[in-house]
Amino acid sequence: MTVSPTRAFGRMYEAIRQANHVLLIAHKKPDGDTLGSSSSMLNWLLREGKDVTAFCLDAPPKVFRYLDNVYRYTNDLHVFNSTYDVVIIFDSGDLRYCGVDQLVSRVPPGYLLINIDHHITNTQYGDHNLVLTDASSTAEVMYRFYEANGIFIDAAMATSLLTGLFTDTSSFTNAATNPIAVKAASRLLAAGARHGDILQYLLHDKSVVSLRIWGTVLSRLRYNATHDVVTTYLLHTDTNEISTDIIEGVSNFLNAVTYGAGTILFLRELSDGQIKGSFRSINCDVSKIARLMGGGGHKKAAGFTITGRIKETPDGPRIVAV
Ligand SMILES: [Mn+2]
Repeated sequence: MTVSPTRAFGRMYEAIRQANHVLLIAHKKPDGDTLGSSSSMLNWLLREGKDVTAFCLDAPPKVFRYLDNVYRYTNDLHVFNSTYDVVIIFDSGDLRYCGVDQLVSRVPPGYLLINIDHHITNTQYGDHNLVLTDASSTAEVMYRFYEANGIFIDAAMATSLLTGLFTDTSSFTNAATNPIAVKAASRLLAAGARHGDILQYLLHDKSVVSLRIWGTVLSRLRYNATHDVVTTYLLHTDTNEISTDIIEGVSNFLNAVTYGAGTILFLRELSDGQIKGSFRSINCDVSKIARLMGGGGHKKAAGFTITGRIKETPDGPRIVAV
């Protein structure tokens, strides 16, 4: 069901307040927003003395090790055999994106499914849906939730929330940046958010491996005047295991290129025969193109996954069938 944010905040608060056993789920290949929003709730519920479990199909990237209690995220599938009063999913347009479409149904019935997100393509799959598409990030949705219910935001929660705001807005530089996000950041700093950690781990900490990948991606930039699109790509042979935060970093940096072109498309071969594409645009609704390719996202930032391989041509990368 879809209700006004204020009512949804209240209902969600009631459901969580009455719950004893809570399962929090961050999406697979976790980023700063899904970890920031869910760990803010983890830290709050631990403070409240609730029995809380945090699940993520993939281990949180090492760069997020400064988040309080991040070590508690488990990928043990047995968590889906336990009973819960409430199951909450963070920053996921649908259950498949989250990586738990085959797993959530294993939870014994009787729980309430809460969907907290900001993606325009969200399918409203929860019993309660708190989907604010005008929010910069799911962390901003959570910030509004805590404020609306008068919940004290401590330093651990503030650090989590600021991480989500910071990463989804590319350090308050991309189109998702809005007045509430900036105001929230100010309040979170006042609440003790450790922004020194965020800067050190997410911005300044560049390894040789990550800089070499940046070099490869930048050297392959091509401008296609016909479609006003800049392309670049990574082959799976370029590198073995790249962490998602390196990819996130270079993708976000590429946003700057769109001020010389309308749209940027970054293609990346995965090891399983799939290609992951991510669009960023300043003048075109790329969520529509991404949806045509079986993906989704936001108007100005969207993505898709498709089967194939990348062929290098003088005009840029081509997707070919395998
Ligand atoms: Mn997000």
